[in-house]
Amino acid sequence: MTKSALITGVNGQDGAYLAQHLLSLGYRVIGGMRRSSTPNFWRLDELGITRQIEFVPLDVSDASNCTDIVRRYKPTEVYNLAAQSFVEASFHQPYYTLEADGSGPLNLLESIRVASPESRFYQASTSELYGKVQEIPQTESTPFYPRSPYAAAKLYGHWITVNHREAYGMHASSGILFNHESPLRGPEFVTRKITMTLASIAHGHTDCLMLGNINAKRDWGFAGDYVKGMYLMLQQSSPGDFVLATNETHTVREFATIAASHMGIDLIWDGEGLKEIGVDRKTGATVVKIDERFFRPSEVDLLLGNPRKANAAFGWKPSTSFGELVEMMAKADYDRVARGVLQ
Ligand code: NAP
Ligand code: G4F
Repeated sequence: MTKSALITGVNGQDGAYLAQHLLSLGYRVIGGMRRSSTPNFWRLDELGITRQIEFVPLDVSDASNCTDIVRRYKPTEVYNLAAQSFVEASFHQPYYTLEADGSGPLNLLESIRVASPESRFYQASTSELYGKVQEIPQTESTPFYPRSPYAAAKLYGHWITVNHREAYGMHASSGILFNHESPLRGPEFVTRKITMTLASIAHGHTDCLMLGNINAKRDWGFAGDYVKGMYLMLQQSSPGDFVLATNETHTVREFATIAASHMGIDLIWDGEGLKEIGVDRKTGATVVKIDERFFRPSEVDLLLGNPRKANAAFGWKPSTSFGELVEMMAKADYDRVARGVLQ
């Protein structure tokens, strides 16, 4: 029998790659998208899969909407990727973030419990839960210490998933995913902001890239690898919590330096703190400046994950190195600017 998957947030970065992966495996993909005045299909269009998805209007903060959709489709698998996913925005919109990222998973879990108890459930948890890290590297047993309204809301989403698994015997898994990026990454996240802006600088359209805390360290992988891990979690006979990460960490400064090198910019750094600048060694032009506005009220300084459990359970490991990821994103944006189609 054909398997079906409901993906919430199907038009986001991970939703697009996961839909592509499940379609390639023969799944019927039901794509949940919240209503907007101008529906946004650019990622699905770029992957060439828009027409293969059955779209349904689904806002995860609306409990009755979730129950209607789950009852109607009774999907084999439900992947909850929908979220207000930008940490910075969560400081400005904490209540909305709580609704989408905290109530959202509860609404879906309750919908499955009452209307489709055989459906398997994936919750998009996050390395942001570790926040002010209590251990290096972080694993499934590292204590959480959230540092933003986003992380606090996701903490509820994580524990309510564990609760429904333990209380009702549901096949509900939580993927604690470290940062994963791609050419389909949203433009506000630091990696894509860097590759887009440097591409624009390299083509002579922009002068300068403004960044915040360039000393922050992240464990960055390729999103295409991570959605395969989500799928594998739901194929296991028993549900659980799994870290997906590369076990490598790099600063924002390193990411920018390597991205620049793929655009013909030889970036060197000078000065300290808010006065630090990135200079193109060849031209002497200042191409990166630090701007206080991009610092967060409370920061996550360092993330480094160990995916040993996922590797042992279902053989997951990342296939794309940090260098390959930066090159992939830099080249994609350099080409987009050249073609005049920068998203
Ligand atoms: P993304 O590109 O921002 O996609 C988020 C999706 O959720 C978008 O399709 C968005 O729709 C949708 N959405 C937002 N609020 C919604 C609501 N109330 N109801 C229904 N849909 C809603 O994020 P992503 O990078 O793909 O991440 C996917 C999930 O993994 C998120 O839950 C994120 O928090 C989590 N996560 C991501 C990472 C990472 O590094 N990428 C790491 C750990 C966990 P619009 O297009 O209308 O905004
Ligand atoms: O790219 P970011 O905005 O991602 P962040 O905050 O790590 O969150 C992402 O990864 C999480 C997993 O750990 C996900 F749960 C979450 O949904 C999202 O996908 O920021 C990365 C780092 C931060 O330390 C930030 O302070 O980069 C630093 N940074 C420095 N300058 C900047 C900037 N971040 C942004 N967005 N813009 C800057 O100009």
